[in-house]
Amino acid sequence: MAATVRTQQKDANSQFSNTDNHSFVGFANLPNQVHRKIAKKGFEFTLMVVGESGLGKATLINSLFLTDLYPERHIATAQEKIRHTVKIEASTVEIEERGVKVRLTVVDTPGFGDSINTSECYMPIIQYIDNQFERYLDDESGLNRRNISDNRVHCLFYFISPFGRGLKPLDIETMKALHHKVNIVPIIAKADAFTLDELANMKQHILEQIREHSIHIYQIPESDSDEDDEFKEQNKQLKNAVPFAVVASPQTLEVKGKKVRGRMYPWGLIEVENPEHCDFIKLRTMLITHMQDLQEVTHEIHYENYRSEKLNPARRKQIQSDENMSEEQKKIMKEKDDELRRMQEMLAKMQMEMAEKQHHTSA
Ligand SMILES: Nc1nc2c(ncn2[C@@H]2O[C@H](COP(=O)(O)OP(=O)(O)OP(=O)(O)O)[C@@H](O)[C@H]2O)c(=O)[nH]1
Ligand SMILES: [Mg+2]
Repeated sequence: MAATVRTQQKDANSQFSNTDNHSFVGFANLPNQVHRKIAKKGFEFTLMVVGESGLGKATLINSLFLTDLYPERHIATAQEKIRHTVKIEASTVEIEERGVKVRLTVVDTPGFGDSINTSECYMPIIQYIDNQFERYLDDESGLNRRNISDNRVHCLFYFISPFGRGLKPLDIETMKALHHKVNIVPIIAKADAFTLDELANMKQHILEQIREHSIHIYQIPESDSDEDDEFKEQNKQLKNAVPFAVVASPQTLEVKGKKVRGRMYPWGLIEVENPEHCDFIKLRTMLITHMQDLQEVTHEIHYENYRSEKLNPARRKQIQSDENMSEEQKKIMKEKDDELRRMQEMLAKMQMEMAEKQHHTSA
């Protein structure tokens, strides 16, 4: 599996200190080898949000990157109105921090309605993810392979309602339809609906459901043994926080002369960026620290699945039946698969070389 991203400067993210995080997102903390690679064209990353309607997907997106992705939609704080997302919308922002450029695309999707409990709700999402794979595959086999822009969905935040008892049948069905295509990060929305005890129970219950239904969620990579203790501790805390419980808010409030994003209640203020109030900062830290791993898993596993299925449709059935095979059968299948893939790669390479030769001779 892909290597862990190492952060060289960890000061801003360490222990999720919420004081430093107001001023920048933390892309400047991406490791040196990433720095070099992205110096040329910048880092390309796509995040998608999916879940029931009204869970705060748009609101969370807007708080995550300190950039108003929907400036024209900005709604006055006092009469906050609810606007349902009605179609899949991709917004791209270029964020630059200390010389590190990230081209971030966030794909917002219409929430699943309460009444329509059918697979039709997630078909457009599958279509969108597949279309990006298809585009990449096309570009990869084209002549301009070196300048492909990568619009594949690298991470999907799946919003779980705080009002149900854990995952609903539609959540399970949707996650299972998506988990071979994209890195799913489960999120408990509107965590201000819980007491701490209730939240701990809800998290536990969701993890059990995920295990019971063999849903593959994104696995935060283990820290390398040569990481320092602080990084290891941070990574452990990120792993323990899954599924991340978040509170989002379109409002910033003034507290002791400081502006904080939060929600005001008769009993007090819940601060979005306070790690003691919710997992928002942990979620953002996870995304940034493991951005490169998310990309690698997308490329090496999800895209590769798509690609080989495309080249050999029989593999689709195989992926689906994998879960019922014995270890020995899996091993044999994998060996056969690897060999097939090697042959396909050789074939593809030869075809590309031939195409290039033809291109040169005709030019
Ligand atoms: N209590 C609470 N309300 C929230 C939270 N996040 C968002 N909201 C509110 O929930 C409402 C819906 O938020 P949106 O961000 O539009 O939700 P959405 O998931 O994009 O909804 P659809 O577009 O219909 O799918 C708004 O009034 C938000 O202010 C939260 O963490 N807690
Ligand atoms: Mg929305």
